[in-house]
Amino acid sequence: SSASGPSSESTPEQTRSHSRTGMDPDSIRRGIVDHLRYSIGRPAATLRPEHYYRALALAVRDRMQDNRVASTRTSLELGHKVVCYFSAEFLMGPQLGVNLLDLGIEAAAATALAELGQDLDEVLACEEEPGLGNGGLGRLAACYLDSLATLERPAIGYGIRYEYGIFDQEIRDGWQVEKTDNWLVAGNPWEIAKPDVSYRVGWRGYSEHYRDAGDVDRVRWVPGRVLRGVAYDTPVQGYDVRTCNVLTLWSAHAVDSFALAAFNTGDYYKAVEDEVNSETVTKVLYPNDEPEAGKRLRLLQQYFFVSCSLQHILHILDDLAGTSVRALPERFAVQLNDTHPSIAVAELMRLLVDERRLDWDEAWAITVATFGYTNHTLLPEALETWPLAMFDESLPRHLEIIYEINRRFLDEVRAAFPGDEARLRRMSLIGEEGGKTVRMAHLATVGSHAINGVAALHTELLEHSVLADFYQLWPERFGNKTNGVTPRRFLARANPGLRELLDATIGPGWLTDLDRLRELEPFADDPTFQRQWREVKRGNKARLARYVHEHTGIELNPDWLFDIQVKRIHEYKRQHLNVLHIVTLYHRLKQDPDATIAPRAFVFGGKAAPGYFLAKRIIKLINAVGERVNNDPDVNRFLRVAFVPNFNVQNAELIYPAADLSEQISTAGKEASGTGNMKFMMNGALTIGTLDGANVEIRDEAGPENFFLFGRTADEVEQIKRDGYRPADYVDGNPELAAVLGLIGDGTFTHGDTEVLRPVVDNLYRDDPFLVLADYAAYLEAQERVSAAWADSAGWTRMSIYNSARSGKFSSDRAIAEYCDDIWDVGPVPVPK
Ligand code: T68
Repeated sequence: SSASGPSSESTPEQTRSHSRTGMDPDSIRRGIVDHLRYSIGRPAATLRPEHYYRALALAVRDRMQDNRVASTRTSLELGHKVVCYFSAEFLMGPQLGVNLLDLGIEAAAATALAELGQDLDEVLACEEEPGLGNGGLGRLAACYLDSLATLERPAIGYGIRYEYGIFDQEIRDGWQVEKTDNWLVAGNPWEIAKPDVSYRVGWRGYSEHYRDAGDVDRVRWVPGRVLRGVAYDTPVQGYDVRTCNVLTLWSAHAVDSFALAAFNTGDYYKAVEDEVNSETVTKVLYPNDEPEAGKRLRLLQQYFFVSCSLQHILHILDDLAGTSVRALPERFAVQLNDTHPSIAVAELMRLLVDERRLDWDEAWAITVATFGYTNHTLLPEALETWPLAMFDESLPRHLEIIYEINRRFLDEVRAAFPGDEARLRRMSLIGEEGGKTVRMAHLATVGSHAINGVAALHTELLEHSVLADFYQLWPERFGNKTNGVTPRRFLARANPGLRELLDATIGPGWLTDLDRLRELEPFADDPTFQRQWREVKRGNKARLARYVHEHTGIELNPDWLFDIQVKRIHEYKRQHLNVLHIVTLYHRLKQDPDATIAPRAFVFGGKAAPGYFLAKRIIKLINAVGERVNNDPDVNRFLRVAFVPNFNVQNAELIYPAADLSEQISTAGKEASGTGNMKFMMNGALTIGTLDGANVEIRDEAGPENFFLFGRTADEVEQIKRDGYRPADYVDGNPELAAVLGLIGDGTFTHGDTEVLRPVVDNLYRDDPFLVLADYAAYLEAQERVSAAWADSAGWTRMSIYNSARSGKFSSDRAIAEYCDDIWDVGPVPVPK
């Protein structure tokens, strides 16, 4: 195997754009025509938009490859440090549109296609998005790759090339139905297979002690099984710069059959079977929110991509003349996106100590200096642990290494806190409660020089709850990095109307310097600008209404208030609190035939993990209430409810820009940050939200007068739980709430069926672990404030403008600049044009 280091032999002249990769409409048209003929090979008469999509994508990829070659050379030759972002998920979304934007060739491509009788929008719609992530965490990784390239920082994303991404969601009779996402069937024009970039990955087996030639005690791992990882590279273009980074995803295969023949009798069918078994390792993405324990294949996925990636990095280092492995932390910064890649800490130690024969202390110093760890959750059930027995069977040598890390680490704790046995038990890498486990968050923390949360409140809670003991030991290692999202995709691409208005109002430049949106503030009360602002929003709402109608048959009026909640379905995110509000309005309208309210369209979207019983009932609840509301003439003049099936990056780009109101209503202390909240804000939605995650900072930036706050604080939530929360008390004290729960339970929304929604009602009445009922009254009151504000159109528009104008902080460019300055020590490396 070989690294993809500075292998290109081409001269600088050759890497500049040739005429065959020119950026003008003529060159692009020639590129498309060439790819139609040489890469796609269909007779002209049978060409359809999807063939033009593929041809244009390949032509665009060619242009990015020129930049990629130049970027690799610049960063490696000049000896710059490279960011390596390790993530089990990258939710990249459709690539063609953003790549055209980044290269500055949207208009040229549209012209080229028009000359070929094709429409760019129709061609763009042909792209099947790679759904290689569950939600926020995977999408964050994708936004960060975009900002790294745009800020001209050399970077490699490392992950898994799942053959099946997150399932496609259909809604049948109100229920979620999962369909497999076979996203590679139509081919993936963005990736380049690198069969020569391939590494062996072992698992199972045993470790063996031996004496080396110098009579030193050594350990080697003798794996019982071996797989092969193959790299697939996708270029990641920066906006308006030459920098083009790469996302390297690993695909699992059997070791070459000739190699296999050397070890056994050369059984051909055994070799084929081996190939099939090996390939299952990267077959499918695991939906989150399901118990991690017992999923051996998931552990293998994690180890597989981490091992390939670290071997690749060491290989690049070896290829750099005169660079020793000791220089690793000077040349590479590795960020662990949650604990999913945290086995990297033990794997790097194994590579350095067992294979490179460094002594332990030196290897450990290198390891800690190399890694940073980002935590994304405080929920105890979501913290990764592996049963010890399973871990031992799968990765026996790594477990030995973890024991040794733990032994030395606990000595350090003992020295710092003498006689504190309880603390040692709490901090150990091995959990003892309810069967022994390996605690991956502790491994990641101990193995990293920097540990961060993803919003100010989240970091604060991390430091004082989940990782409090570690914070007390190493306060200097902790810091906050509030999340951000890329304005290229979520503003410029998603909201072309607003992009145009911004260009016309404050001039160019804001897209790479989002704080410049503040220059909108002087226009916030300008009637002409307000009218333009409302026209853009109305256009976006009409666009979403068309999409919703096409996919659900439900009609939404773009003049109504669009009240939107899109995100994974989870109890802590409290979609059911939103439904309680809708049912309350329904109930009031039914009770009083003369009642009127400001008309609202409620839009939901999101997937539930296939094994998450209550989340699936919540989807049913939303659709059941929707069906009733949408078809009842007493209420459908004021209320509509739509559930957008299969929420993904593609339809997200239609949804965020169409929102008037953004629902961010999680139980305080539970949502680490949220990133959808930021996408809504940039696009001028007002937020109704709790003091949770990044909502706190959104409110600080927007100004409290431009945010609808409600609900218990994180401290109050804890206090209520300590005091013994009794949700039934809230029902007994609130007749309207009792009536609302009664309607849900009595079959009003389910054609008389009193069983379907019973589990949701019972759960709220008996347990309500996320304090839905405790926050119900405050939520209704906040929604009253929303309705009052909406009645004043100029006032609402002003607040909307302020929200966009003050969203600059939530650009992923800001977040990435902080990571580069505070954790990675990586500066800009401009690639000459
Ligand atoms: C999210 N986490 C946080 N996890 O919930 C959200 N989990 O508050 C935050 O804004 C976002 O990360 C980015 O920081 C996730 O999305 C997962 O998707 C996940 C996947 C597998 C296992 C566990």
